[in-house]
Parts: sequence; structure tokens; C-alpha cells
Amino acid sequence: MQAPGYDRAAQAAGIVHIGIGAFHRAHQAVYTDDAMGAGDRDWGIIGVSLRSGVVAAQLGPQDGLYTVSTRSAAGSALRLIGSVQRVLVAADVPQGVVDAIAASTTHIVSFTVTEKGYLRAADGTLDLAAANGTSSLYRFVGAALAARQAAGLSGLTLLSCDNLANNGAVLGRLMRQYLAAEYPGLVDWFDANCTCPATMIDRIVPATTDADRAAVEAALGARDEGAVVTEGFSQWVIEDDFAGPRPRWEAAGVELVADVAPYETAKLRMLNGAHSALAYIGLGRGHDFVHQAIADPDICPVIERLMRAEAAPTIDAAPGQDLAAYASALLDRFANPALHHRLTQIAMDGSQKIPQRWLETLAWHQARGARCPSLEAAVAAWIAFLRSGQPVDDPLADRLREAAAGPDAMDRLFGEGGLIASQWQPRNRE
Ligand code: CS2
Repeated sequence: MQAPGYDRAAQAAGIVHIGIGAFHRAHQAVYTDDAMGAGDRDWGIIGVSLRSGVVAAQLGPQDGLYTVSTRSAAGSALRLIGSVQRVLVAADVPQGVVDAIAASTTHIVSFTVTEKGYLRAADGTLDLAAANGTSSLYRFVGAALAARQAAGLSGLTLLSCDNLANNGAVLGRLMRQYLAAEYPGLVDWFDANCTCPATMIDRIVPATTDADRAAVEAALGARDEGAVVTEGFSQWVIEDDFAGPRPRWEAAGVELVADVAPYETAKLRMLNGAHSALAYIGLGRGHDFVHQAIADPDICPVIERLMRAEAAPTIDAAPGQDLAAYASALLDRFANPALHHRLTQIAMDGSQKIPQRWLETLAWHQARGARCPSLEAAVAAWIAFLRSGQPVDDPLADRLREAAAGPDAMDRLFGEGGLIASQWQPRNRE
């Protein structure tokens, strides 16, 4: 089994990662482990959980070590990751989180807090009341930036690794809004000393199950409470705009580019757009997992059309970016039978995901007088899902269910002033 090729105990922590769930452990932490394995130093990761103590309880007794299993039809490979040093639970040690971000050795704060973790109000601005709540990333980063400025330390790179369109610019704008309200004297310092590069992150990481932990235990001969399971594929494209030092992630295959937008847009509209469509259409037809839904002969052509005929034409591809090959690769990845990726995991937080996954594509075609049969089927499946009585895990769950129940569901969800603000207007569909 591949294990860390560097002295873990000798590494300073250069990164604080907020939202240390399975995705971070199967993606950014692996690239950072690779970079240190290739000789780079002092990029240990201090993980932060804003909401629950589960990951800290899993990784604490293991000294931060955990395994990543990559699974395909051909089998499974196991690897030990050493880049995570410890996990802080924000509710237990709030000052410890601030101190970690304010430490002179810290250069990067990265985030996987999911779409809803950015605490955007319906108009896209920061919900300031929520941003002052206990599980707000802004509070911790704001207090730490103030401490860095006061101590004369360098600024930071704030690296959003969530599936948001323009994730870097969005984080920068919301952070600036928070600082303007809470630390007005810090805004100019923030602009001069901190950056928020855009990123495209891609790896399919189903939630780890007890069966996964048992399979890892059987292969490893030891219990790993922090095990994560994923596919072989992994991609990370980052806008090359760092405020200070960064790991030599390129040694691990990270692409550092001037403009992430074509990759990010393709990923959101093709991969994630197809995923959300598979989730709602698949659940409606009684499937549990992505690989089952994509094998359904009534669903596969809908998804293929969504990617190739609806999403792809809306993307201004970068030189060498082959969207037809991308669609084919995605169909193969979705079909991976060894990855039990639950449709309910993807169906979660639809209100936060659907705008950048579907509505921008729909608006693009609408502006050209064209229809999108696959995305329209996906929208109908989402409404059917909201009406179905199945559990809806979404910050707007109650309001969505209520809006979806009546005959004017489309308008109440997507119309002007509806719950899901967008450029796409269902009223003008015909
Ligand atoms: C999925 C993503 O849960 C979801 O909504 O669409 O987490 C997806 O698996 C990743 O973005 C793949 O990189």
C-alpha cells in the first residue's frame, strides 16, 4: 500500500481547510500528500469542521491518518494519506480555529463547505445575520485576517473548492462584504494582500458507509474510521493567482491556468448538471444509485442529450478542451459499478445546485429561442420529487415543498421573485 513518503511529524501546517468532509480527504488532501511525497515541505493541513465533531472523532485517535480506496470494475486500490495533521471542531475551540488561520506558517485557507455554506441570500449577497452565526466561515476568517493585519503578517490565499460558478470571485465578494460590515478597516488590506483564485475540482466521492469501512478493514487488517472511497479519476484546475507560497501541486497533476471558467462551466453544466438530472429522474423511476440510473435505457439518452446537445453548446471551450470526449468520459464514470453513489446524496440541496447546473443552460437556449427537452424533463422530475413525499434535504425544504405542491409550481419556483432566482423564466418557455 502506498504510504506517505515524508516525515509527517516534521512538517509545519501551511494550509487550514474548512469543511473537512470526505470530498476534501479524497481530493485536495491527496494532491497535497503527493506534493509532499515529491519533496515539497511544510504543507500539512489543519482541518476544521464548522458543524459536526464526527470527522475529528474519527481522525483524532488515528493521528490524522486515513485511507483512500479507489474503486473501479477492475478492483480496488488502497492508499494511506498523511497530509492531514489534526481536525479542529469550531464549536469546541473557536479561538483555536482563528489562531490556526492567523499562524505565520499558514499561507492558504481552503474551503469545501458546500453551496449553502457560503450563506448567500436570495439576491446573491451575503446573508449577514447568518454570517455572524456560529458555523460561519466568515467569522473565523475575518477574525484571523484582523489578527494577521495587526501582527504585520502576510495575507492569505482563500481557495474555494466548492461547485459554485466563479467560486473564487464569489468567495472574494462575500468575504469583502463581511469585512465591510464587521472590520471596515480591513477591506483595503484584504484587497491588497489576499487573493481568491477560482478552482475546478472534480472527483466523485460517495459518502462512506459502514460496509465501506468493513471492506477497508478486511483489506487493511486494521480499522480505519476515517476511510474514504472514490473513483480513480481526479482533476483540479486552479487559477494561478496565489497571495503567497503554495504547494507544488503541479507535481501531482494539478493544472494551474490563467482562466478556469471553461473547465468550471463544463464541469458544472455537464457533470453536475447530468448528476442532478440523474438523481431526480432516477429516484422517480425507483433507482438508488447513479450506476443503476445511467444503465436505464429510458434515462441514458436523456442524460447524453443533456450533456452533448444542451450543455456543451453553451460552453466557450478552452483550446484543446474536447467537450465530446468529456461527455463520453462522464458516461463511463457514471457507469462505474464499484462506486455506490447514492442518488439521494446528489438530490440534496437542489435549491443551491440547480441554478448553476441547469438554469444557465436553459437561459442560454431560451435567449436563442430553443428548447431543452432533457433539462425540462429534469426540472419536471425535481418538482415531482418535491411533491413525492420523499425526504427533502435542502435549506429551503419547507418552502420548496409548498411552492411545488400547487398548479403554479413553475412560477413559484423559477418565475420572477420565485424561490430560485435566475435568468431563465418559465413563463417565456413557449
Ligand atoms: C455531485 C457532486 O453531490 C453532488 O451534487 O454532483 O458532488 C459530484 O460528485 C462532484 O462534483 C464530482 O466532482
